[in-house]
Amino acid sequence: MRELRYSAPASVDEALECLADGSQDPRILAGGTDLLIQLRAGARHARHLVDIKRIPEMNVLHANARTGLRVGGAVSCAELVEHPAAGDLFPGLIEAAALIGSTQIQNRATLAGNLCNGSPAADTTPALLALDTTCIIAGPAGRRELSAAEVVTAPGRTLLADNELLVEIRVPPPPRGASDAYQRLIPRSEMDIAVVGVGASLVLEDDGTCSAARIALGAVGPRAFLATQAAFSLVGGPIDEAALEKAGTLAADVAQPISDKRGTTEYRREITAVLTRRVVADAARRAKGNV
Ligand SMILES: Cc1cc2nc3c(=O)[nH]c(=O)nc-3n(C[C@@H](O)[C@@H](O)[C@H](O)COP(=O)(O)OP(=O)(O)OC[C@H]3O[C@@H](n4cnc5c(N)ncnc54)[C@H](O)[C@@H]3O)c2cc1C
Repeated sequence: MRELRYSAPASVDEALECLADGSQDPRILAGGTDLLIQLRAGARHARHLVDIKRIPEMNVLHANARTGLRVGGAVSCAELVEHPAAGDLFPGLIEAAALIGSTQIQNRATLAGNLCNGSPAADTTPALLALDTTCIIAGPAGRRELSAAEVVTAPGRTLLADNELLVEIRVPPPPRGASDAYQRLIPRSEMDIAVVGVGASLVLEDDGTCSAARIALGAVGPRAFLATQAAFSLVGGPIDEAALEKAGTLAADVAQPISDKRGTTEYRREITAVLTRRVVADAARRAKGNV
């Protein structure tokens, strides 16, 4: 049996030192809900697990209307879901985090791990994309920022180098009249992965005109992505039946789903339209409450 080294660094710098030694085949361990399964199955390899949960900077969790949301790389989905202000400010992101697995899984799983694992069906990723999220990444050359939309490049692949660490996820403060929503369809009632996941965020003016919109699709392409035309079609008018119909159709047009045991391409495309309509309607209803 190969020896597996374990480190629990106390700072980001110490973690980066652990990651710097590529000969040790190091890998970041956050909640381990993906990684440990992949290691056991032989789908990923590591000789050194670098556990980031004891790093204070990785456990930052702040949410307020003035500064937005800051979620450290080691913050569990359960901590996020239970935060008193996060759900009021970003209900869509919180509904996505609350869908992950079971209570036990949510106690371990992190938002950063959900993104960095690179699954096309990750639930929180479309919700993050819809909120124009920024990721703060630390590496040997210092810190850099990537939008959440840029992080995942293909299934299981990200733009992060092996010696880099996602330190913090930042969501900008919601403007007046803004809100968001996330929904997915799964084949079973729970503990399954999304056939389609849709996140949306909207800003509504006092008269109900939509002045900004973002729609992100998950599980219908090799990575989650923004349905730009669908979102753009909502801007400048009210969120009425015609607007919902058009956004749903445009979102379905850009979906590139596969056919598998969870659903055919045609089924996933149809569900993309349905969920887009529902999610945009949800976000609009919530946004009206914030005008
Ligand atoms: C029973 C079960 C049910 C599940 N249900 C769902 C579900 O409904 N929806 C869903 O989306 N997911 C689901 N998942 C997967 C979900 O738990 C994970 O995607 C989780 O969010 C990953 O976070 P983690 O902290 O456990 O990451 P880990 O497993 O620790 O890491 C995942 C990957 O990301 C890398 N990584 C982690 N953190 C960082 C960081 N800060 N910087 C750079 N790289 C990093 C790791 O090296 C690894 O490659 C389920 C998992 C299980 C076991």
